[in-house]
Amino acid sequence: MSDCIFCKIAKGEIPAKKAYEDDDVVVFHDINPKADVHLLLIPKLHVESLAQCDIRHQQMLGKLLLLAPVLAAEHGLAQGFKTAINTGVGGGQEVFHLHVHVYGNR
Ligand code: D5M
Repeated sequence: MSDCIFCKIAKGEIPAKKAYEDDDVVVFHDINPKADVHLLLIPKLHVESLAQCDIRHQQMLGKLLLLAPVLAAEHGLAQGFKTAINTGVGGGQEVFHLHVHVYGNR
């Protein structure tokens, strides 16, 4: 989607502090961190939120969730971390491109 800020980050059109990237996924540091480490894991594919996902997104969702502990460990969150997927206005979602928050203190 052309006016989606996370699509622009995924395409490298606007800067972000990227922590990981592959063909399907980009991980970058949240601009307003809630903790020492606060990462956002996004699919490159534009999907508005978890509520728009269906069986076609199963592999992508699994990949995002399985990356969470890997990235958390790489960023020193040895004692554990929090995850959040805010969904919809009522769920506190502000950026309407699916993302997984992974955050915690070292
Ligand atoms: O959270 C959206 C999150 O996205 C919020 O924690 C700020 C973060 N954000 C917004 N713009 C940027 C840019 N440009 N870089 C990095 N992080 C960003 P939500 O779950 O939608 O409430």
